[in-house]
Amino acid sequence: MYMTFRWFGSADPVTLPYIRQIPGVEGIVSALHEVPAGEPWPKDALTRHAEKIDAAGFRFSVVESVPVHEDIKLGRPTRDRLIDHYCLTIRRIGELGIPVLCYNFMPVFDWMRTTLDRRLDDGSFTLAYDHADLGRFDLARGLAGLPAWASAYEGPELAALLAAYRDVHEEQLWEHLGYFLERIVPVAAEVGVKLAIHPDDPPWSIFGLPRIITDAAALARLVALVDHNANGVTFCTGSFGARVHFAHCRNVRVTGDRRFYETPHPSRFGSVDMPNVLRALRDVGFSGPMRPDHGRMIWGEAGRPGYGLYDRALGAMYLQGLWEALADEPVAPQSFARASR
Ligand SMILES: [Mn+2]
Repeated sequence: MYMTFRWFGSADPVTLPYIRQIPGVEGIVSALHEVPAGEPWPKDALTRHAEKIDAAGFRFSVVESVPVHEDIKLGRPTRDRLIDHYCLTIRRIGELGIPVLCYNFMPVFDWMRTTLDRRLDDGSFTLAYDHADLGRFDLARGLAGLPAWASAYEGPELAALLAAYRDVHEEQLWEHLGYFLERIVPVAAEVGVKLAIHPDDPPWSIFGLPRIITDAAALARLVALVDHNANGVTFCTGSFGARVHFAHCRNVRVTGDRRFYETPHPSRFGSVDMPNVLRALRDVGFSGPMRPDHGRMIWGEAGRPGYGLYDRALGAMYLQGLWEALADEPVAPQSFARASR
């Protein structure tokens, strides 16, 4: 494992020189957020982005994410041209020597919370989700007030997409994902890029839209769709270790059915057993990039929800502490089986 940190580019208030001062961070996770889904990423812009990261003393470890155009997920006839564009972007990522591409296959919305600023008892602010609260949002009236990540679609376009997905059920979404992977995995393999799908977040249907990358069985099905090492996953708590190409470590406290809020990274604050997560990764020989996932807003910091500097820096240190302690701990004989289950 080596530690990485997400950086949103020149507009990010968390700058590369700040990230440089977090001990042990070696790599940057980033993307060209200004390129619309479906367009190939311009070679010049990607090269300049990579040069900035390099000049700051980091490796460009992961592209997160290259968004997948909705027509690909919907299986529309236009998808072939859009998949060609995606392949071109993969080739450019490979040419720059960036080893991992993280993407997701969630219809319409990326990650979603129902609150972006829940106040915790210690005075910090965090992201939270309560399925019962989704009903408060009327998508027919647009996305006003909806704290979705990357709420890219507005008004009529959103309504048309939601209507189109009414005919796409889970099995069809799987077929469309398979069609996509059959075309992109050979290209990724050829240019040395490892594909790492991000699980759906939250891992259940929202607003009646299908979501399929929701549990361990789904990840097993995913890697079997195209059985090549280039076809892998982002993090999965030790399952299918050989195909984990990228790890996001985050803690949440589950407070009920489809209700949770995000907590500080150490295990005792949430519902995730972080030492065992890292032990499972260590036991399968994980040597790829890891990043602290979302952090709370602490010490008065204001900025991009989930992506402030301070709490993610604390997370990076906690995770490296656990990893360092694991280095001296023998690998238990049965642990590979446990981690691979
Ligand atoms: Mn994540």
